Amino acid sequence: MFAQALDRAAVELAADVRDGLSKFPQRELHSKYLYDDIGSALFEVITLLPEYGLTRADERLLRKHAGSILRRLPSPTIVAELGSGSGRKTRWILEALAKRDLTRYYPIDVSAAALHACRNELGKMDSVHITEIEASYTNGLKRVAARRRPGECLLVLFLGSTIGNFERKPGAEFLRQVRDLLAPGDALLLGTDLVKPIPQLLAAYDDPIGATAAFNLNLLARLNRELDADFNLRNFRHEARYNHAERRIEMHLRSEIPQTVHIPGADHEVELRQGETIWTESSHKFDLDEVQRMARDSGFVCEDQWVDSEWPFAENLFRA
Ligand code: AVI
Repeated sequence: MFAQALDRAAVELAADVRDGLSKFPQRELHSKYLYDDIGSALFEVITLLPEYGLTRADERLLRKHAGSILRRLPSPTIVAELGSGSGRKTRWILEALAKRDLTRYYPIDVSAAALHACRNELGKMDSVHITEIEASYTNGLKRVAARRRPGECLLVLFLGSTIGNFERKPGAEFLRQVRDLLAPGDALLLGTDLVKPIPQLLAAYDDPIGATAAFNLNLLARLNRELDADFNLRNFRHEARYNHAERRIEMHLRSEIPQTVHIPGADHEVELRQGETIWTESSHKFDLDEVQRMARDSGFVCEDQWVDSEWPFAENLFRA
């Protein structure tokens, strides 16, 4: 069963790489492939960088406002989290909840390693029963919805502005799917990184010690490891750009020379011109009104928004 799932993942990676690198004029690799074990460890480093204030802002807001967020929700409330991350930020919500009730917490992630890290971080909390769900966000949420007991309120956490890594339209569709899995009165706590001065954004995604560059380049290294590709990483350069029209940071990998790369595991070969880029991630930035519109368009009501005073970032409470 486990081997079959691994095979399926490898086949999907190969197909996505073939499709993405065949796109013209802009080649692409999907950002979900940034997060193998090395990429996930590099992302944890990014969250500590002085230039990348996003994760600290998210955590500050949760630490400061967990009590008032939960006062808006009835007892008993159970919690599901989309993308368990390290579990560090979630502690504030669970601690506030555990003060009043025994509760159940369902971290949902496709990565077994992420779920394991989450149990290590949160597994010893009194009054919190953890059940890891290894699944995609929507399949996982379906499983949580099936386990809820009558009268329970479900709080879904989608923190860290991961919604910003979706294109805007698929992001809206995703929120609608989440809404459809909830019952009236349930809630979604959505973290969103806000628009801010462009130099501040560029520094956050192109830091001086090169952690984000390593995170981005590791995607090619992953294809070398898993698909036997022959990307020479020294012939590529990390690039972060701000796209004004779309209000997003884009990460690209720029080919420094004309080169042909072979990817036997995907049965593919790609010719890159000098200066051509492979687009690897978008990180959309929001404003508060837009987030309220996103709530309405997906069938929620945006009940409250909390904004960090140091790094423009908002925690938004949507009610189904
Ligand atoms: C996970 N996600 C919200 C991060 C972001 O800011 O878009 C991923 C990241 N990419 C580069 N630095 C951080």
